[in-house]
Amino acid sequence: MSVDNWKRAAAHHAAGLVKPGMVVGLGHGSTAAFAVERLAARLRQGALSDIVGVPCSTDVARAARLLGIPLTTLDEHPIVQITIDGADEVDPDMNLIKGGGGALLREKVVATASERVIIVVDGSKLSPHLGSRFALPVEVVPFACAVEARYLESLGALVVRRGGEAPFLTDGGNVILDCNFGTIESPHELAARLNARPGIVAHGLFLDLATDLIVGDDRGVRHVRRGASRTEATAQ
Ligand code: A5P
Repeated sequence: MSVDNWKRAAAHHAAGLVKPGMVVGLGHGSTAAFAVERLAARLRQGALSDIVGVPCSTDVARAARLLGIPLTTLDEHPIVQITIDGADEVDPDMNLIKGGGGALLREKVVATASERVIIVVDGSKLSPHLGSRFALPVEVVPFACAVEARYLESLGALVVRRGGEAPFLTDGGNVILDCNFGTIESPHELAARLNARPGIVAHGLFLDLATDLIVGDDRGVRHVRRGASRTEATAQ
């Protein structure tokens, strides 16, 4: 099976956990997109009803609308029952690096407002230590770009502004600095430092937020809940 098939299998499993009447956070990225498609298919088939989606990006909002998924906002529904989103790197404690797609701010807001955060990935995203496979995206206001880049370098990161001379802009109009820290030994400590900087609007460390991890790989689909070890994982 190809990586896309693994992503699809994990995402479809997650979409199957959505029940009628739920407010559903719709994550950004290629894996979460499979879940959005599956939710739309379940709605069309009548297997699901009365859900409303909170999209994590304007791209996802557009795709969901085209597929016929009713959308809402956090103003209308400040409590999200279940969010399905992807990740760029997942450590054994279910902590994540996210933001490869640039939607990290809204993704973190939606995840924080969610009772259940289901992360769907293919097996290549699993990692013994955050930072060993993926640079950490840090979203900064354009006004503070140079200052924050210097600060991030002082913390040991190799910093690259996403998009280079034609900077990538997020939905919030901010820029992203991709920060290669190598292996991040103390993610909570780093997150606390980044949280304290006024020019940083969001960073891709999603710590203690995921409640469920669904992994697709050549062994099939595994569903791990927070608190259960990987060896206790159940395929459902
Ligand atoms: C979006 O900003 C990211 O956090 C995505 O969730 C992440 O990049 C995973 O994307 P893929 O599912 O496309 O790998």
